[in-house]
Amino acid sequence: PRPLLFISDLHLSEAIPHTVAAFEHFVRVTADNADSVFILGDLFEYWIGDDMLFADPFAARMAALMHTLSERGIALYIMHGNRDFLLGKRFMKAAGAIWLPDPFVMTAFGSRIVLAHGDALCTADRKYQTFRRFARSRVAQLLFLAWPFKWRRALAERMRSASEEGRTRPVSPLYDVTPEGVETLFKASKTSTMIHGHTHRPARHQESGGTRWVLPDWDLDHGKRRGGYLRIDAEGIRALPLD
Ligand code: OKV
Ligand code: MN
Repeated sequence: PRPLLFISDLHLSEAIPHTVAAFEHFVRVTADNADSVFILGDLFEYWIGDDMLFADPFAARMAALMHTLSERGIALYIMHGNRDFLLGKRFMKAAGAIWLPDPFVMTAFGSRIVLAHGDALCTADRKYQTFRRFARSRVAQLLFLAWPFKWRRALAERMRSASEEGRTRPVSPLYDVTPEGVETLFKASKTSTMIHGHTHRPARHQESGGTRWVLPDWDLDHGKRRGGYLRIDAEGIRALPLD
C-alpha cells in the first residue's frame, strides 16, 4: 500500500523561490508513489480570496502544480492555516484538492489520527484567539471579501509587516501549544495520535494523552535549509527530511 505524506507551513510566495522549487520537487518527485498528500495549513504566506487565482499568476501556477497530483491518482487534502483560511471552493477546484475541517480525525493503516493546523491549540495567546474567532466569522469574511482586491492586498501587506516585526523577538511560549489545548483535543477526538504544524518547532512529543507529531515549517531561502515531511505507511509514522 502506498504511503500518506503530511506537510504544512510552507508560507509560499514569489519572494522565496528556493522554497517554491522545493515544493515543486516534492509534488513531482517525492509524492509520486504516495496514496495521498495532506497539507495541514499555511501553504501560502497569505490568501485574501480566491480571486487571487486571476489577479496573481503565482497563485494560479501553484494551483496548477497541485492539480497534477489528482491527475496522477494521488489524493490531495488541504486544511486551512492561520494565514490562508480564506482558501475557498474555487481554489480547491483549481488545485484538485479536498478541503479538510480543523480538527479532522482520519484512519490510516488501522489507527485513528487527529489532524489540526495547530493555531487553535495555542490557547495562551488570548489576543490571537480573539482575532481568529472574529476573522473566521461569516460576517467578517463576507465584509472582507466584498472589499476591492487592492484594499484587501493593502491590509494583508500591513498585517504582514506588523507580524514580521514580532518575529525578531525570541520565540515565546505564548506562541506554542498549551498542555490544556493538546489534552482537550486528544479527549474530544478519542485518539492517541495527533499531527499538527504551525509552531515551527518540529518534534515528536510523548504527551499524557498520546503521541504528538509537529510538522516542520519550510524555508530554503534566507540562507536556511528548513523543511521536511511526515510519512505514514504500514511500518508507522516517520519524520523525513527533504530530498
Ligand atoms: C492572515 C496573518 C495576514 C497571523 C481580515 C476578515 C478583517 C479575513 C481577514 C486579512 C489578512 C487573511 C484574511 C493574513 C494572518 C497575517 C499576518 C499575521 C499571525 C478580516 C477576514 F479583520 F478585516 F475583518 N484577513 N489576511 N497573521 O493577509 O492572509 O495570523 S492575510
Ligand atoms: Mn500557522
